[in-house]
Amino acid sequence: MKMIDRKKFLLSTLGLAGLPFIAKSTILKKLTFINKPENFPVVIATWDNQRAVETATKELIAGKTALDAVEAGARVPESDPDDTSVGYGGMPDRDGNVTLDASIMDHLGNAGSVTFLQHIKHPVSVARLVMEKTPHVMLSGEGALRFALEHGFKKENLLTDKAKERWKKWKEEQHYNPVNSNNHDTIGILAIDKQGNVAGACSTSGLAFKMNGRVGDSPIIGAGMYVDNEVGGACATGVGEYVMKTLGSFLIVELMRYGLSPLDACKHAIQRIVEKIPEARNNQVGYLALNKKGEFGAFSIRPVFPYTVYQHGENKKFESESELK
Ligand code: SD4
Repeated sequence: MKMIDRKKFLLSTLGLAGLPFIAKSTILKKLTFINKPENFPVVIATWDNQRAVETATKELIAGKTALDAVEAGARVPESDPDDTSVGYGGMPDRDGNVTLDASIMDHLGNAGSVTFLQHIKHPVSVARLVMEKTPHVMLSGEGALRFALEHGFKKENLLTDKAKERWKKWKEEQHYNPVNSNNHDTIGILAIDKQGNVAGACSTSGLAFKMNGRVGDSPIIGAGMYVDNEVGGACATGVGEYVMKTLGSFLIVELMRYGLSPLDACKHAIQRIVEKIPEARNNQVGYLALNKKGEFGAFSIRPVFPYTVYQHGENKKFESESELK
């Protein structure tokens, strides 16, 4: 292939040919990120996950790794009965089963995940063990449960009375409404530790009243969450089907690798969804990204997608910009 054709081909493969906000000549040049240690440690998480961010921050300040921090952070909503999208208290599927998905990645590119896991309150910790103790990346269903029990996790009932009541009410109407402003809270969390290393995690009970057996984006490495320690990380919340079809978190990290800011990378990934999947406009996806320098950004299909950040000694709440106003 001639040089010029090859470049055109690469640009269109990346879907960047029409990007208005970056000079094409710079797109294929990988950036080398110069760390800005004054920006560390930093933690960023989806939605109003303030307690999770505080917990992760404490770990980092105590000198723990970014991996320890994101795991500790994700465990907070996992054990919170009032968080109806994660772990204990999560909304069940349409048959009344709470089924959980989670993933985790460290700065060495190691990854672990669990899908369709039942009866275990902390799927993120099981995902970490899959990463550390097995030759695999993902364990699912019965096998994931057996693996968790073998490693000392307790079998518990995760369906709270409150979740059961909502499920019973839903059964009367059977109206399937994937993600609106009242039924979210999946945690995606990214952190950079004092050494400048990046890690990420994601944990969810998935879409409320989903079909039995449905698995979303959160445990799919590159969809619900992705980390590359050379570049940074990204994570997603919202309708997982749209995120999976466009491999959003991987796309965002790759766009940052080639020069986009975290905000522009998230914006591009949201625009990809809206362009390719017209009905996505009626629903929500929110992306968060953090680059190696400690800069962060977020973008969503619809307003409002809040997120929480710890940096420079402060825990702050932000709202993302959105494609639809
Ligand atoms: C899923 N992305 O399973 C998750 C749902 C979610 O807040 O983010 N809810 O599709």
